[in-house]
Amino acid sequence: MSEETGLFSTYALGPNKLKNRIVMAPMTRNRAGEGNVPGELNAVYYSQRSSSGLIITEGSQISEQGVGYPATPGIHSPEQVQGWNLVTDSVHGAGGKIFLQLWHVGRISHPSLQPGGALPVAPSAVKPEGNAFTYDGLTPFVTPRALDIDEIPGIVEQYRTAAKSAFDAGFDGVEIHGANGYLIDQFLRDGTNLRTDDYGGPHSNRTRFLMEVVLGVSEIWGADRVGVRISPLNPFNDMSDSDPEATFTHVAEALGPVGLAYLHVVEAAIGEEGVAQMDFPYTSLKDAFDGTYIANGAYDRKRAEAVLEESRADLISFGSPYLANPDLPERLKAGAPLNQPDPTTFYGGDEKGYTDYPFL
Ligand code: 8OZ
Repeated sequence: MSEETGLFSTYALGPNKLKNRIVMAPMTRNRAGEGNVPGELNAVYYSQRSSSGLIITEGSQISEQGVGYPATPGIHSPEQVQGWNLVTDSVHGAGGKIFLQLWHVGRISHPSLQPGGALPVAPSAVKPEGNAFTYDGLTPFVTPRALDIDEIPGIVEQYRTAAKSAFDAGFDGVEIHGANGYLIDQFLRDGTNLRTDDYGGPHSNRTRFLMEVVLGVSEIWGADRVGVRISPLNPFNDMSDSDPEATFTHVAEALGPVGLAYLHVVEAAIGEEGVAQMDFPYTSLKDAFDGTYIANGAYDRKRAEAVLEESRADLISFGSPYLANPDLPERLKAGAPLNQPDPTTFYGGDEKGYTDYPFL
């Protein structure tokens, strides 16, 4: 019997047995069909990547209110559930495991994407710098409407309903998107959360919304099939926090006792100059959480092997290398050259730059 180590060793992620430590990171690709419904093309894309230990889908909006971009797949209509069923069937048929990422964009939307042309919602009425991606192209962000405290249980309910739909769609688990400046992250960080009620101010208050979502979704799935993604330092979507170390150490400590499948950390920062590796005590975050830790952010095989070896992570997720290399695990194992991702086909389009990257 051969004993693999490192990236190519198996891993028990709660009840899910992963065949290696290589995770496909969630990536928005804007290739859902009419009505934000995923279909055959998306099923081909994901099933091509089934040799990963775990696939995490692109963000899938939990409600119409959660939509922030054109052609992103939802998980709130029967047609969307059916579409995702095609995806999970083909990934399972190819021997893969797949979690759905539950997404509400909060303020990173635009009235033209909202039901009835409504304002996007957020913890506080703080307008992001920059532009929304709409069906009419880039359009300046608007000032969002601050959620009333008695609307918050309804948003938690959106997550629970979507989590049930993800179950019906045949996923192996779900990831709660708490990263990159979307609704949950807008509550966590104090650049976007100016609330003075139970959901703002001290860390325990800013973490309250995340915890309500996590506990609600865990009731449906069992906590060991639920992961959470965070991005302590990523400024993407005009985000900031006055003390990221204290904020996210609190988040990790609060999540630890829940018994989640994992904590997934975007360790890099995505800025104008590309992706930068950030200096932050990620090891203490991992210790504070005290469960499975997925590291993400510009990893290559060498860095991935090093952090696994030093127990600084349990699993490594790969973004753009996975987009361009459907057989990434085989290539990493063989030390084979990687296809280079083509940024002009990242967001939107057809099979070009999506399902046509060559296998070894
Ligand atoms: C890039 C473009 C659109 C969305 C994220 C969901 O950063 C995203 C996203 C990234 O988490």
